[in-house]
Amino acid sequence: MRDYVAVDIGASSGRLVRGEMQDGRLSLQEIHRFDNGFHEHDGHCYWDIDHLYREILRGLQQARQLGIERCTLGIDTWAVDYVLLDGKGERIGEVYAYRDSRTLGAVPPVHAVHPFSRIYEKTGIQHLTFNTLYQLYAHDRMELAEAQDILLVPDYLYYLLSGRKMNELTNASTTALLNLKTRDYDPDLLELLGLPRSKFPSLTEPGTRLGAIKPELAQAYDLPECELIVAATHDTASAVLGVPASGASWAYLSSGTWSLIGVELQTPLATKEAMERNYTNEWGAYGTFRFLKNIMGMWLIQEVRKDYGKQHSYAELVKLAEAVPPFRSLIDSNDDRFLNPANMTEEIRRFCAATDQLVPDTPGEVARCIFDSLALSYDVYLKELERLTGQKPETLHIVGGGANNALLCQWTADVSGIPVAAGPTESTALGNLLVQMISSGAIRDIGEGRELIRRSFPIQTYVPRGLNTGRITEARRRFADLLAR
Ligand code: LFR
Repeated sequence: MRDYVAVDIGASSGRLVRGEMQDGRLSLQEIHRFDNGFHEHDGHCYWDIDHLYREILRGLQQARQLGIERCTLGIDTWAVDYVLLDGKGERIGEVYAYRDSRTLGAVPPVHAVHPFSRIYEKTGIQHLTFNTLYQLYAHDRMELAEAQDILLVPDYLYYLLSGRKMNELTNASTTALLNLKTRDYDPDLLELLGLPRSKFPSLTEPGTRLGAIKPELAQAYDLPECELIVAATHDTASAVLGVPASGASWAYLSSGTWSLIGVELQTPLATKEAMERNYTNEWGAYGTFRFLKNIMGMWLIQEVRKDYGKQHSYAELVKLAEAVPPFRSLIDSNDDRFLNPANMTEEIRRFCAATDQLVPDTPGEVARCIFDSLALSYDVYLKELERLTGQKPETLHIVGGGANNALLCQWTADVSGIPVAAGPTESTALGNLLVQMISSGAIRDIGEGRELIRRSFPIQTYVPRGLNTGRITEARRRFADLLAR
């Protein structure tokens, strides 16, 4: 029997997960889990990429100890961040984390040459100040000149394991450098960055078989025999593959550090209205597009938890929030001030004070403010999605860690009036595994893969309760005012 192993690394943690098929069902076993997070020094934010690589090796050693002798392996991580390689294939410098503020100064000069409307028309990618386009513009020119190859983070991890260089397609689309029509790097945008096309290795489809781990590495670390398969290396691309949806009219909310809310499309929707509302068309596996919006998500509560010295678990924060009356104070969670503030709790309080609302005091009040604001923003963007695509979603699938937050799932159903199907929490690892299974011929396609997930994992349904309608309408109005201010 062959095992499938997914390496799934998010902004706050990473894991290696084994997928096993038994009696027509898929089960998951966590092999190894480790922390992730960026650190700051000299005024900049960086990832510890060596730590991530070491943890992958450690996880593979653990896989062997669990009896995995042969497996396929896929890797996914967050998007947009990159690694420069010199002519010898060695990394140049450190890996910036996307929340680093150096990109703020890059936006005006980039838009002076190519207004956002032109960039959007070419790429269909939403404006986020940290898109690779702006990051590379802000990058040290000498280092860029020295670079022979530019790889995104998961591409680099594949490279370390296999020695092979590629740019995986779903993740490459988040750079805001790919042209929707030519399906390759856009020459005008590369010219603006002063980068020749040759610095980017060839675009590679998810499902591509990359070959074995380098023998010297496998031997030195006593690793299992692994065949590397290119996953949908952008974690959100994998998460959406892992949505247990059926039928045509569903939306998803991939709920982790970010809340990614959107629909799966067969063709991009890069219209003027989609641009004005800042919806993205990220490339998916198997010719799909993720038409979605980034919402600041669980990052807000992760940071608040840190502000309180991590004395509360997430489950405790949800419990504390439940005891607070709803809609006391609301924030526009997508305000740039929340991207990387020195102190999130204080930033939230400042926002509430500046908008003449009750200032949340206790951890429960701050958490309630975050969850209420997220539920209201999901409602706003679901309605926008319906307007832009002309299709009302019948179900909202919430996947990722946020699917465990019953308060937020129920509240989202109540506020939006759309039934929520919550789970699985490990949809990203599952999407990663499905690509490996399709590539190795164990399942036919993604439809079969989603059916397999439905069969194999519990899904919790939250039906809109029709409660507090007056209060919700009032909160919606207040929230709309905040967004419009
Ligand atoms: C989610 C995610 C989002 C991307 C953000 C930054 O983990 O990958 O899709 O916009 O992180 O890379």
